[in-house]
Amino acid sequence: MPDATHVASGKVRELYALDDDTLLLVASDRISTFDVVLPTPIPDKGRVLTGLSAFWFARTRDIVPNHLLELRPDGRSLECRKLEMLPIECVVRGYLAGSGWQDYRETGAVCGHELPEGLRESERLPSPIFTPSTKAVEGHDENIDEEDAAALCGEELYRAAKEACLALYEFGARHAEDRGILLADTKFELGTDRDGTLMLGDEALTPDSSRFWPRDGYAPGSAQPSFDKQFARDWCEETGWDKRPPGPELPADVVAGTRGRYVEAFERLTGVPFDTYLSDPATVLR
Ligand code: Q0Z
Repeated sequence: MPDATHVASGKVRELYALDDDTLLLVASDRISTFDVVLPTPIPDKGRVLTGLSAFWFARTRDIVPNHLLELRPDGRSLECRKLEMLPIECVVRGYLAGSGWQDYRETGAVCGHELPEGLRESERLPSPIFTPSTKAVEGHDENIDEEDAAALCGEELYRAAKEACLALYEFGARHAEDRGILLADTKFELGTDRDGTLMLGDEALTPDSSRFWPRDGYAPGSAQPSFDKQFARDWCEETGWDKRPPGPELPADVVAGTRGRYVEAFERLTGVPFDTYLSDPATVLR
């Protein structure tokens, strides 16, 4: 294998090129809250996210093929096929949260989907909606309507992407809900391979690309706690931090509590004990 060439950094992940057609996606243990990366890592967080992504890729290949080529033995790195990515973020929402809730409150609609009146924050939608957004280089993605998204992707690819994403969401939300986790919304990134085949790329159905809520205690009418990050968020709020970088260092008990929640999400969703994953990552693929 030739050396990996670093090609991009995300807030908590790194991307390398292995050859002309192959990328290496490496998930770090960094955590971001309120859009700021904290100075304290959460041990194994990158492994939790990579293992979950690989688990979903293995189980959704029949819905839409994906870029996964190999899960590396370190448990945090995925070798993947290089795709030509669509110029939109493919968001699916089953519940009203974040920018979906904001847009609904202001206009009664989200990305052109007119919704019933009187919905509350975090309420389950009558049926999941596809709410594409632009890819902002810096700052926040902007929700766009179907017509604009289709113009950016081309009509045919747009329709196929929307259909695939709704099916992926339905699969993931059903699987998660049966295991005590609500999948409020999630962001997919799709692309095409050299043959023009539509494929799922990036990470999928992880806590960093989705809102995971505990099913127990779910109560629409206000914001819901995050299944994974709530410990860290609550602690950050309590310090009185102004949410501008740099973020505060997390104390050991907050790190341990947060790690425990990530591991719990992993174990509930995959059915694989996390120790088993650490000794043999490929377990999640079988
Ligand atoms: C993903 C990202 C970063 C991690 C590009 N299979 C693919 N083909 C082409 N491009 C990508 C992928 Cl996954 C791709 N990203 C997002 C950036 C670290 C992920 F710096 N960017």
